[in-house]
Amino acid sequence: MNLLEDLEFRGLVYQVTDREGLAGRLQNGPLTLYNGFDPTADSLTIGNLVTILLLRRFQLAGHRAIALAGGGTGLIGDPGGKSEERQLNAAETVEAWTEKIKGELARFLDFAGPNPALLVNNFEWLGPLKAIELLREVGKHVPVPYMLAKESVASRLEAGISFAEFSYMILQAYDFLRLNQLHGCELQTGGSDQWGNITAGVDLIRRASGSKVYGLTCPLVTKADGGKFGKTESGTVWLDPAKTTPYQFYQFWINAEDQKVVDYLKVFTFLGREELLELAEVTRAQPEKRQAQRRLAEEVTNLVHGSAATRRAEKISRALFYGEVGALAADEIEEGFGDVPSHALAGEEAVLVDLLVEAGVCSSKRQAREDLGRGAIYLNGERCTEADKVLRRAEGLHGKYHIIRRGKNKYYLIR
Ligand code: 383
Repeated sequence: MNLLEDLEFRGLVYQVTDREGLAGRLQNGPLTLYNGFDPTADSLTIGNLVTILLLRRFQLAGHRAIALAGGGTGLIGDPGGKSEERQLNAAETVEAWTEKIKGELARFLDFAGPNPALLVNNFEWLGPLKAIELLREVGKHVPVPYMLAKESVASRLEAGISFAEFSYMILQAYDFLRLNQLHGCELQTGGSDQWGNITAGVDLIRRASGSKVYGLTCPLVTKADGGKFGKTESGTVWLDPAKTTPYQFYQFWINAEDQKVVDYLKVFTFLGREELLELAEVTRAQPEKRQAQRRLAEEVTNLVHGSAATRRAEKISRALFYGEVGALAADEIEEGFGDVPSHALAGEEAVLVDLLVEAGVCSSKRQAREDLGRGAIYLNGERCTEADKVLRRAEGLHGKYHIIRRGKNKYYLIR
């Protein structure tokens, strides 16, 4: 199977400007491609990971990958959404975010070896660019009706779009032209939302220099119900471990739906066809084993956070699943219980039945007594049935935590 066929097998190909032309070009030897990422926050997300890994797939197949951080385009803003972002981010903010996402991008590509990747920031050329120069060199080649017809613009004509966001595609098209001239870049990739911007570049390069280049987009990753992918109860799944801990990250993947888990394995891991087919089969025959989910969580956490963080996340997950919380180190407790309801002990001690109500574990003392009586309450991993048990701060795990579990897996952290 060649690269393009593998990408198609993985469901990574949505649109190609010239499928057969690109297939032929890829057969002819290594090409240079790029994918851009705008600094719209101080970290990338798992939504960006699809095309980060796409760059890596090309690199592994011997092609030259360029990851572009949009230090220039980030100052304008891709008219992606339904309405105009009210405010432009401050230049210093965009600059700081650009540096952060460059650091993240760098972790996924190989910058040594025989075909080193390249990491560029389009502020390098967009920053010094003069308005007259842009209008003459680029603007002159782009018909306004063509720009108005692009989905990203057309969908905003009613709600409104500023000239700045309207012009965004010109900047992205210019990037492609620049990278084509500078590095012989022949392919731009992106998610399906980037089709208009990518084809604007392909057309600009043809008009401005007569060269033939290609565009390829990946489908948007979705949930089984078609809903937005990449969110948990506590929000977006970020690549920065300070924003989404490796444990939360691992948990996100472990919770993948059976109908979707193999799709995610194809897109977010480098597992081969055979193993993918095997995992599809066990998911069909024995979904309760959740083998594919565990493999997915392990692989993606490994890719993003490394193997030590993955082992830690697995340890925390096992401890929570089996209720063996006593085995966790203090920092593992902080990480594993970051998302559960927590309650601060008012004094040095408390009576359990009162605490259960105060911490919101049980709705009333009557309920608390009932839950204790039927053995549904666990304290630091041990079943507890004594309503008048006194909890002392100092007797907690690591001298400060009491972990209460109600029923199978509802956890509360008492600090
Ligand atoms: C900027 C300058 C270029 C080429 C691309 C860009 C960024 C592009 C964009 N991309 C999204 C982003 O940065 O806005 N205009 O958040 C996302 N990408 C990738 C992928 C995706 C897209 O970073 O579909 C999801 O992650 O293309 O929404 O010269």
